[in-house]
Order: sequence, then structure tokens, then C-alpha cells
Amino acid sequence: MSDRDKKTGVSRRGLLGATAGGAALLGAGGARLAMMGGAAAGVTAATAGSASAATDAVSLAPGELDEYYGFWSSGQTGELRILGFPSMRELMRVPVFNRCSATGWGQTNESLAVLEEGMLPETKAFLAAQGKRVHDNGDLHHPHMSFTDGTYDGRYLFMNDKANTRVARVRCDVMKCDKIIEIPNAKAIHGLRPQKVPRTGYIFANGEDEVPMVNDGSVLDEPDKYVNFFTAIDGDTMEIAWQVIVSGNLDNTDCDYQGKYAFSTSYNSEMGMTLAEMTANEMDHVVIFNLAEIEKGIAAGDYTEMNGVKVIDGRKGQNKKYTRYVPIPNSPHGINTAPDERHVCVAGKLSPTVSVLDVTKFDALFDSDADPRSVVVAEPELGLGPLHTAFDGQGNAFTTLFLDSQVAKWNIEKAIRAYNGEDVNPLISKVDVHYQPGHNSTTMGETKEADGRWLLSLNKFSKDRFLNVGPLKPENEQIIDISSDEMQVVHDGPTFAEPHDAILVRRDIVNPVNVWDRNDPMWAATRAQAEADGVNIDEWADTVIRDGNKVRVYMTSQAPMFSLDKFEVTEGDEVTVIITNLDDIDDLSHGFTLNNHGVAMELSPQQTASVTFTAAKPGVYWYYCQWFCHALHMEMRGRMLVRPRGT
Ligand code: RUQ
Ligand code: CUA
Repeated sequence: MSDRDKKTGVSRRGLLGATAGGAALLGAGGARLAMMGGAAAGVTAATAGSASAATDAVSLAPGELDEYYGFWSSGQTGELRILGFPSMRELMRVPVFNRCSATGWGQTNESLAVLEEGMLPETKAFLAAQGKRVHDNGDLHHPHMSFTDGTYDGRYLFMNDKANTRVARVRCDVMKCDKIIEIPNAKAIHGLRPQKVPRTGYIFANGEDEVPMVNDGSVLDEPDKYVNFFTAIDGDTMEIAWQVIVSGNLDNTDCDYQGKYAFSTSYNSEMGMTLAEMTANEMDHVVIFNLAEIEKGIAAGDYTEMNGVKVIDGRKGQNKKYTRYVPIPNSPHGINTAPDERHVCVAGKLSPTVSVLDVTKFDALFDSDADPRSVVVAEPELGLGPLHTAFDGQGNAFTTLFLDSQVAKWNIEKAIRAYNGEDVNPLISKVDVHYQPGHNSTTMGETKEADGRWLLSLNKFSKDRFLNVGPLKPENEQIIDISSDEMQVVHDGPTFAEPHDAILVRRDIVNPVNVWDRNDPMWAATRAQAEADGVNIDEWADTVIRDGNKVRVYMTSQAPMFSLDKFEVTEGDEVTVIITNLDDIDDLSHGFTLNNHGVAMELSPQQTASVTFTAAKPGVYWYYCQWFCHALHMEMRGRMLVRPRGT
């Protein structure tokens, strides 16, 4: 053991103690969990010993390209991040639910249109009452790529916002967000997955927080009036297809490789409001959604219209053809479909088990009144706090153990045999991770093309792994070599708040452009305005249009200059600056920043962007290009004169 490993051993116990103490407060479930100790292990954990060969494999020489794109959530930062994998070099940040100082996301008219378009009227009114147009925050947990035939197709990425109940889409051709919708009825969208087969198709989105069916402020402590919503969104139009009312808080979701079923873990089947109430039962459940039956029900009019959405009642004991509730121990969290296209692994969280469901048994469950537990074909005991499972495509699964700070490698087929009474141990090995892992991800692991090369463990705590940066610590993401049964941690990667989840996509699948298409829909509204103003934004433009107190300033950028080195407006004017970057060379981005006005935007090759503000302060203000673009970049600037009103 190296010094570091000795140190981690001690730290891990300390942290486990603290967490288990908390778990004991949870009553019976927690006590059972605390009593489990490390006994479930049954095998000794591998440690990160000398791993220089494997470490070499994850570090690339200067100029070498990664084999995988990693698409990372950023949790409460609200953006999407793109990393090269396995080097873990951060390549790009794509603003989605956050505001971005560099690109002007949340400030340019084009981004405001995306942020506002799918907002519910009540939210618009609420924000207006705060003097705002858009939310400033988001909580992005789960980025997933669109599928065709069970594997990634490189079209879109979809992601949730738990904080403000939204779902967003990022176009993979330009890596920009083009759609954000707020989900009505549901509250706190958490689990999210795209349909795998035949294609995406639906985006399945879980509402985590239950709310009174009529949430008008008249109901607080009447649990039977609270419901939860499962939402299916059309990934092509980003419109809501339908919702299903369910019992219990929905956590994570996934779907099958037949295009027939989606399924969600659910904690708080008790529908409790307090910690004690929420954890009273030893069993919660997985809800299985029968897609064809739901579509039939919608077509047959068996729905209630709520806030413009067709809503099916799939609560426990209601319309049994739409949903089934499979009892699962205990507050299950992660749910992951294996690349064998058959098995679904449900992590028990407060139970040391992972429940394996067999999707080929789901038809019978809906056709007859079979015991819902008949779809459970294995339930191996792996260790404390199982949260998420990833796969190698060779029949093995990797489950994060939050409380044990370990990843367990186990074999699905052996787990099934053990469940059937055979004397086999499905557990293959364990490895210490640092510390408290949540999600994990294998290369191509959530597709039928899982290649079993690398495992990424997204750990919630880094503690002593990096230089101390104060009370707020980074998370620690580790790469584990899974090419042999003895797993080896080969890389630590600190990240800022708080990547929940990541997907690792083969690089040949993702093919973004270098230069924008001049006819991109992103600025269609801006183009229409320019046409109305008689300005051609595809060519050199230096036109100022006055329209009452509205002023539209059309410019172009071409290294190292703006087409206008000055323009004049009057105090109180509503000024819109519209700029097209005429440069069409790879990597020749400009920007527009207006001093002391809080105005900035990105202008990548052939992009048009615009920003609107009120000229409220008489004087001369310099604007400048904020992307270093040329030897004369510093000189790429100009002046806005704001004349006092009445002069
Ligand atoms: S959840 S750490 Cu928001 Cu993805 Cu499991
Ligand atoms: Cu253009 Cu700097």
C-alpha cells in the first residue's frame, strides 16, 4: 500500500462513520443499513497501486486527440461541459440553464429567445415581478445523447434542470442549446433518458417533488392530494407528448431496447413529507410505463387535460394497463439498462442490494395479474449505498457504493444463478474510490455498443486528494481501468460544482462544424428584422436604423476590426447591436463587449448575434472584441456616443 492508500483508508472510515450516523436517524431502514458494516464485501478491495502503464494510457502527448467525447453535467452550475476522454481535458462549456459572461448566454437576444420560448406563462409573470426575464440558475444532472437503433447518433444532447423544472436540448453540430422547455404540472425534473429504440423519439423525464394536484396554495398537509408526474417529450419538436400521474417521488429513469417500456425508480412510496415518513417502508418501487398502452389511452381519450398536457392516471391501483409497480428495497436510486438489451439494474441506495429486472418478463406482467416481483431475476448484495451501475458489454456490471466509497464489479449472469439458489458469488472485485461515488459511466456503456474499456467514477467528495482551496472543495472524478478483473484507479480529476453524471461517446459519432451556416435558425428572427430594415447581414454592414426611441446598430466583424468604429445614440434609447462575424476561418471568433454596460457576446465564424440595452448614461463608451483574434486584437474596438436627452 502506498502512503496515499493508507491515508484514504483512514479517511474513508471516518466519513463512513459520519454518514452511517446520519443514516441511523432514518429508522429501521437506516439501522439495517448501518448494521451491514462492510460484511457484504466478501472480497478485498483493490487499491491504486503502481499503475504507471495504465496511467500512461490516459495521458496524451501534446497534440494528440482523445478517443472519446465526455459530456458532463455541471449540477448547480447549470451548464453542460465537454471533456476529452480519457485525458479529462476540459474542452468546452456549453451554457444552458446558467448565464455566461463569455458568450453572453442569457443576454443576447438569440439566447433569450431560447430561454423564454418554452417558459410557462405563470413563470414569465413570476419573473417579471422580480424584475427579471429569465432564471439565473439551474441544476443540470443528467446529459444524454439521442439514440438510433440502440446507440448514440450524434444529433442532440438532452438534459434536465431539477431547480426550475426544465428540459433542454443541445445541438451537437454547433454545441449550442437550441431548446429549453419548462414542464407543466411536474415539479423538479430529475431523472432523464432518451428513448433508445427505434430512435429518440421520446425523452423521458421524472418529476421528483410531489405537489398538490391543484397547487393553488390551499393544500399543505393533505398527502392524499399530492401527486407526481412522469413526462414524455418529443425529442424532435421538444413538445410534451403526454404525462402520467404516479404514486411516489420519481428519481431516475431509463428505458428498454425494444421501444416498449420506460421505467423509473421511486423513493418515498409512503408519500411522506418528512424524513421519518419518507423512509418508513423497507420497500419502495420501480414504476414500469407501458408506452404502447399509454399511446392507446391517449388516442382513446382516456386522459385529463392539465395545463395543456394530456395526462394519464397511472397511480398505484388505478389504470393497470398503463403502469406496474414493482416493489424494490429500499429508496432505490439509479436505474440502468444493460447492453445485453435485457437486464435492468436498480440500485437499492438504503439497501445494500441491486435488483435486476428482466424486461422480457414485462409483457406477462401487463397481460396477467402476475406478482410484480416476478420480473426480479437477481438481487445481489454488493455493499453499502449502491447508487448507479455501469456496464462493460461483457456481462459485467459496476456499481458505485456511496457509503463504502467503492465500486463493485459483479457478473449479472452469476447474480441470476445465485438468486436461483446456486452457490456462486457474483461479486468479482472492488476498488476504493475517493470518496463517496454517485454516478459512474463506462465508455459507450449506456448503449448496446458498450466497449468495456474505461470506467469513470464521479465522486462527491475529494477531501485530501488535491491542494486545499478553502472550505468548498472540488469533486473528484476518477478513471478506472477495467480491462482486467482487478480494477485500477489510474486518474484523479477535480471538477467544480457538481457534475452528477457524464456519458462517454466514441469520437467518430460526434462531428461538429467549424464554421456556422449563415442560414442557421438560431438568428432567424434577427435576420427577419434586418430584412425589414433593408440590411443585408450576410455582407459588410454599417447601418444605424432609428425607429422612434429604438435604435438598431448593424455591424460586421472581420479581424481586426468592426465595420463601425463609432456610432451615436441618445440617452434613453433602446439600443440593439447586431453583429455578423464575416470571418469564415476555423477558430476565428470575435466578441463584442461594451464597457461599463454589462454587455458581452460571442461572435464565432459566420455567426450573427445581437444584444439589446438601454443607453442610460450620457458619454463616450468604448466597445471592444473580447476574443483574442489577431495581432491587432487590442485595436479591435470602437466608440458609442450617448448624447444627453434633448441635445
Ligand atoms: S442522481 S448521484 Cu441526480 Cu443522477 Cu444519482
Ligand atoms: Cu476580434 Cu479580438
